[in-house]
Amino acid sequence: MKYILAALLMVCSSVSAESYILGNLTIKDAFAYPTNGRSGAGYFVLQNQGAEDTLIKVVGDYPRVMVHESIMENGVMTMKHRMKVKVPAGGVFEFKPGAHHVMFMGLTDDWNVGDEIAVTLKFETAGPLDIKFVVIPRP
Ligand SMILES: [Cu+2]
Repeated sequence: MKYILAALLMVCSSVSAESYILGNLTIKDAFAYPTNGRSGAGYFVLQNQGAEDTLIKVVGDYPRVMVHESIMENGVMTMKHRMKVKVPAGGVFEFKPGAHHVMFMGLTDDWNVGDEIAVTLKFETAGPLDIKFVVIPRP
């Protein structure tokens, strides 16, 4: 019994249970890692059951919030600012470490495990969607 509980706790703390639905869009597993500096990043899985849409903005009560894409350039990992991100029709789009992410800069408070980082995703067609990144331990 103890082991089952421990396993359940591990599952619950590694994945955010909450899903967010807006029209044909579903956001799942919105998470971030703890920070102890001035920047942080948020990730999520975006399912699109409908036509192509575009993520045009991310806003939140933080000094600077934007969408970045990490890409490998000449063997060096760099981050590019993306003004817009196309969400393909009928597919899954993953914001994940080493790829697209919501970037936070100029942070003044550390993010700790269990914290919730609230932002609003603005889609061109679907409109605004409020989500929360749950801060989980680094793997
Ligand atoms: Cu970044």
